[in-house]
Amino acid sequence: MAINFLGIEVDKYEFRAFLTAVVVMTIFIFSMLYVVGARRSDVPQCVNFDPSYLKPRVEKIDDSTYQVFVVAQMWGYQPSEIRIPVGSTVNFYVTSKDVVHGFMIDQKDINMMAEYGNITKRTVKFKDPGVYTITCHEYCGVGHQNMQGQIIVNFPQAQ
Ligand SMILES: [Cu+2]
Repeated sequence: MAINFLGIEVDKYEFRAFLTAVVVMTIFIFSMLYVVGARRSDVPQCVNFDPSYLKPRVEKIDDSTYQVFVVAQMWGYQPSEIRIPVGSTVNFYVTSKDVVHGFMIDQKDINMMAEYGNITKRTVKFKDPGVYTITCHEYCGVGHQNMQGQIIVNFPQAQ
């Protein structure tokens, strides 16, 4: 059976499939707007490459804001241990010295790629004290399974 839709003859089941697709896409778009707007979730940003990002370091901007420049390489992270006080907001700038690595922080929704020639930025707030493990989740060679780092939030004592 055909339905006349905007002057076009459309099969009843085709029209239902079309309507379902429109409804699902509308739900997707509104849920993305909700996550970005209401939940203030940030998405990874690409920053223009500059060789200064290849110098691993932790920089204090103010009492609760830090910048961490992470360099991933076979098979570890530099700095391998990051110490920050509880309640800090940290801007991570992640890059790689060699192959593609991953940068995933346990208990946080952080899942970034570390690629040579690219800088990926994410901002994370650490409200709870503890030890957060950084894991490489991109297979990067024979030492991949041992590639880890740590973020120590006020434990045992942040400097
Ligand atoms: Cu790896």
